[in-house]
Amino acid sequence: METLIANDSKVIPGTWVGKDSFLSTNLIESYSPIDNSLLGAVSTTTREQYDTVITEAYKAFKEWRKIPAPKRGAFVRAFADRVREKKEELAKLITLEMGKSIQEALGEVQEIIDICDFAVGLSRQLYGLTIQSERPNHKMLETWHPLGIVGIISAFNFPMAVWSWNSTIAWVCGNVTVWKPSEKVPLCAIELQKIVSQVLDEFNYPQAISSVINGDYRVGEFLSHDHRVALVSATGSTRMGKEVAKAVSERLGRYLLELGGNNAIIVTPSADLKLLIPAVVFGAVGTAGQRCTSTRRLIIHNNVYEKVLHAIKNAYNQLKIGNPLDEKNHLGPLIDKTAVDNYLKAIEKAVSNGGRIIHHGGVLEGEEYASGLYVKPCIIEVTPENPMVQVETFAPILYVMRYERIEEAIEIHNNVPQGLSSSIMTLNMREAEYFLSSEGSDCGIANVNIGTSGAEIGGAFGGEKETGGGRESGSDAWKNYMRRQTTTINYGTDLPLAQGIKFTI
Ligand code: UN1
Repeated sequence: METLIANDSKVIPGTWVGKDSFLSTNLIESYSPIDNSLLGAVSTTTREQYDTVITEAYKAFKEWRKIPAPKRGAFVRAFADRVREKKEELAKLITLEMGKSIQEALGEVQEIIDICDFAVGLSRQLYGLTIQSERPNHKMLETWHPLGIVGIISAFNFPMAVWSWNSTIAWVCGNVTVWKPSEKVPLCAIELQKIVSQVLDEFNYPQAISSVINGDYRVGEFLSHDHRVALVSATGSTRMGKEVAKAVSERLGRYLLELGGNNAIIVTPSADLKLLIPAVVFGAVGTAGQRCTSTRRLIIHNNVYEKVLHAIKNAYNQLKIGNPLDEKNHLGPLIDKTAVDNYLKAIEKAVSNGGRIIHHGGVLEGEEYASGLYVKPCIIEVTPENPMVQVETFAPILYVMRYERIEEAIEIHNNVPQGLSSSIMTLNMREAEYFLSSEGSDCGIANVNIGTSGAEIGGAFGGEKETGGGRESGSDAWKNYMRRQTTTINYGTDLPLAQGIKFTI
């Protein structure tokens, strides 16, 4: 297979420094989960090619950091304009290579545009503080400086947007980026790289401000073990995040992790079903349950349990599953065979541990589903003790359970290893505020009367516990991409020491 593809014109270089590309002999094939068709074969990055990337990236950094931040922002704005022009085309590629519905793919490209807008504004801010000094004629201040090379490791489920949260903010902060996309979706990365390099060309900026490397976890390890990479920002599984954290900590580098979620909605007696049903269904089946913010658990009050389940089941019966390029379909395929196996195993284990199927899952068969990757969203009633409730399965499986008191609901809610997104559906102000208080949700994201997924870019995105603790995207997440320098300036004629220390010579 390898030689067959290697002689085919479909081989795409997997290593990109700006617009310069490098081939190698090892290939990753990218298949569309829609119908298993081969989209292309991308060559992986060798160690030697990687070293070239890093050398060039560092040279580019030395130029880029001198360019005023608002000018760096103007470059990001131009990049966004190009993404706006190509929105449909990029969305189609996401759907083809990753399999999410075209609506959600368009949403993903919109996230790139939105974060660019945010980064452009930020490029005129990046504020430091001035601080009162205890000494006369002294002033203290903070300045934020770029870090250098930022390595970005991204997952298959958001093959474009997650990179953009990191890259656009990193760039306006004065960093250069090296991107290792998931080996399941390399073409999305290369397409974006081509756009960036064109815009860099137009601005006459060093091409190595943006690079792409490709391969499996071993190529990711080049980044995490490399002291020349100042920050590794990694999105993916908790298992991967632990490896990255270990390697980067070993060299006392910086990492930013956005890992697994196990997101729940607490459904209280006053929940407005008009809001609840679409929020739950979009959260649980959107991106076929492959968002890190997907709704995986529903914790429902006893008094409304039957009514809520009935309404959700009705909504599930309306869902259309099929080719995600067709706008009428709500769900496309899972990413690959392993994902389907994990989905089936999770259902089996949940049931063998006492779970009761409320809405049947299963793999769809027939011509339209010939790739074998289309599955039915499944709902399983469980008790909070069911071990599968602790596990993030990247598939459309929704666990439902009951509660009686709000304190109990919060306890069930927080009793999982992950801590990304959460939500409460209530019209009761006391319940809502309790959920948002320090005694409430322990997640990085806590919502009221909206679902767990579909966060806007303006807020900081990320979570606690095994989600990794990192924050990306909006708010002050930019501080992760810069180093803080504290300065004390003496504009007087004496040299008083801090803490009143007397030292005379
Ligand atoms: C992810 O699944 O890795 O909040 C990111 C959301 C999207 C991003 C999800 N804005 O669902």
